[in-house]
Amino acid sequence: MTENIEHGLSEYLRMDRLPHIWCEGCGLGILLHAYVEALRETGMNLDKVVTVSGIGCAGRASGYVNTDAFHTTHGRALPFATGVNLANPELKPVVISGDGDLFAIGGNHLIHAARRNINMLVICSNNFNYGMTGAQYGPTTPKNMRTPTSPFGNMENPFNLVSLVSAAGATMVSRWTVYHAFQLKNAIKKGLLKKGFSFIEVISPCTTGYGRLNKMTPIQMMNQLKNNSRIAKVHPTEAVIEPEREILLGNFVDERRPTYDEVLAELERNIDE
Ligand SMILES: Cc1ncc(C[n+]2csc(CCOP(=O)(O)OP(=O)(O)O)c2C)c(N)n1
Ligand code: SF4
Ligand SMILES: [Mg+2]
Repeated sequence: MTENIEHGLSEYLRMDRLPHIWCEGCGLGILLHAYVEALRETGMNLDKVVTVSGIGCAGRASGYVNTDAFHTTHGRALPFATGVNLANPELKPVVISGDGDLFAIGGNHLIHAARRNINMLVICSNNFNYGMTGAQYGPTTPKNMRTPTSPFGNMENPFNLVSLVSAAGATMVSRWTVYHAFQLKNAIKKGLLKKGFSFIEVISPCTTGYGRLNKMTPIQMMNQLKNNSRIAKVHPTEAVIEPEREILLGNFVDERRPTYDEVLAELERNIDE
């Protein structure tokens, strides 16, 4: 007789939505696990957390978490998350979305949310491509990598996400990989408790599209994250991602500045006096 064993994190997951849609070997399951584990370990009141996603494989995460959630249109997670926080500053929006969603179609929203220091945590799954639509190249694809839209190798320069977001004004900036699940969970815990615009880049293998086209097996992709990365205390501008170069990881920025909702509340108090 098979026993009905309850999932250890079922309180934090929408069990009726599982199994998830992600491919075997995809890093997104580890990312989601790190997030719900961080929710559990911080003891966050789930009624005060709103998970927001755009469109893409990473964007499916919001549907699996047992918080209030918005699965928004492509690139528009940050305007929704900003609205959530301004309508009720007690709510903590957590955006989980892809590199394409956040830095291509949604890139403008991202730099302005960071500039305004909106109190939210953004977790970006960087798999270096548009996974859901067939692995096309995007603004994070490293030079020379092959995709269906760069069959001879990508000729464009990618963004350095941690540098871009730091320059735009983010008050917490980190980069980890799904191999570094423990450090990733700790960074998410920190971001959940942090007041200010916080950003975590999570390097995550897209095995089906990007990996297959660049002749890497899922195991090779995970080994690459393990063997080709180093925790470093460097300025974010130095943490460039290039083929044949180590991926630099760590917590790059941790500052405290007044958030948008704090400045707004102060302004309202001054007007009332
Ligand atoms: C306005 C609009 N343009 C294009 C698309 C098609 N589209 C869906 S997901 C996606 C890219 C997703 O890439 P990314 O954010 O990196 O997520 P991933 O699938 O890699 O996790 C695109 C272009 C769309 N849904 N809406
Ligand atoms: S296409 Fe890539 S990113 Fe999407 S679920 Fe599959 S492996 Fe993951
Ligand atoms: Mg992507």
